[in-house]
Amino acid sequence: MNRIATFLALALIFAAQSASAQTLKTVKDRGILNCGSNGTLAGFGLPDAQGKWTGLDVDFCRAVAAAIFNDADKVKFVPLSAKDRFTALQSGEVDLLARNTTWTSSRDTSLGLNFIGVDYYDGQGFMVRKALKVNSALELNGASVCVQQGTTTELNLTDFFRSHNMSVKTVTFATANEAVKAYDAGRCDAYTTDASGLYAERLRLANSNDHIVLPEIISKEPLAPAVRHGDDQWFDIVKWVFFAMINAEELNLTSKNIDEMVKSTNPEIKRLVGTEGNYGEQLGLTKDWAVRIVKLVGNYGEVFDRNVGAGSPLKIDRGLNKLWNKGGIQYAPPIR
Ligand SMILES: N[C@@H](CCC(=O)N[C@@H](CS)C(=O)NCC(=O)O)C(=O)O
Repeated sequence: MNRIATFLALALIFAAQSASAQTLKTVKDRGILNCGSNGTLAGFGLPDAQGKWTGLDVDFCRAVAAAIFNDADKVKFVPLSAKDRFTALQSGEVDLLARNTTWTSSRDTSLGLNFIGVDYYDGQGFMVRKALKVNSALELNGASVCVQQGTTTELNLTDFFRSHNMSVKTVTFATANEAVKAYDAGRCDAYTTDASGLYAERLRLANSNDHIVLPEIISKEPLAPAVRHGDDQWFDIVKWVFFAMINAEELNLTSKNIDEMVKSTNPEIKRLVGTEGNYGEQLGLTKDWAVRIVKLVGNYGEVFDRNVGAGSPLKIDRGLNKLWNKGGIQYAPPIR
């Protein structure tokens, strides 16, 4: 009796696992990765007039496609609002959500998501008109603040004012576009969102030089791509694509030098590029999975630089997003 019960239990676990462990197969059969993206945020996810998408999150989706298909263009970007992004992932409309999304405990648990790692350490800030003559967020008592619904931003805003015994008039909007337009039209004293978003949105204002970003960062916003609960293999793949990009930067592997670096005798590089071990196969991918990522998309530093850093219009300092051995906190577990 006992043996039958054990057998049935194991069969059930196996059946559950194989039913959910389908994402890689689904993506391969479909021939394209469906990636939930931001469709309006410069630096993270934005199509141009020709329909060519750019952004840090967008490039991460491309890296996953590169690892699977050896083609970084095998991605369909699905633009998602702040409010709809989680249902799109839960329902299977997208295989992966990479849309400047803060990793929080409730999203990780009750929304059924698995966050794969922090691709941008951010924090919430405020922007005001210089004419307001305010130098600190602590001088915003009684201010009206434009903010977007369906974000972590709303709660942080009320927390900040409450904890400093200040009053605030929040004016909420469904999209960043509407919130920024309203702020630019003078409907609010301040606009608040993730600091990276402030840099991006400032470029869209009528006179960006008339505005300043205040020095206070009032929250932790670890932005992280996410997959659905229930498919460990897929979770592992997406997680290790990200770790490969960080490790590649640490080992000085770039899209420019990768063809040379595959000949390296350094054991750590050999494991990453697949000339030693079978780490790619262990993920359900090929030996050269990481070479594909670096060659077709780049390492983490290259992707940061061209989308949000010095090589981009946003010109955001690497700050916390520097590697751990360069004064930041970006750190990936080893491939071995
Ligand atoms: N990181 C925060 C905020 C994410 C968010 O949606 N930010 C806004 C402002 S930067 C945005 O991307 N809006 C784009 C849009 O509505 O099109 C979260 O995960 O809730």
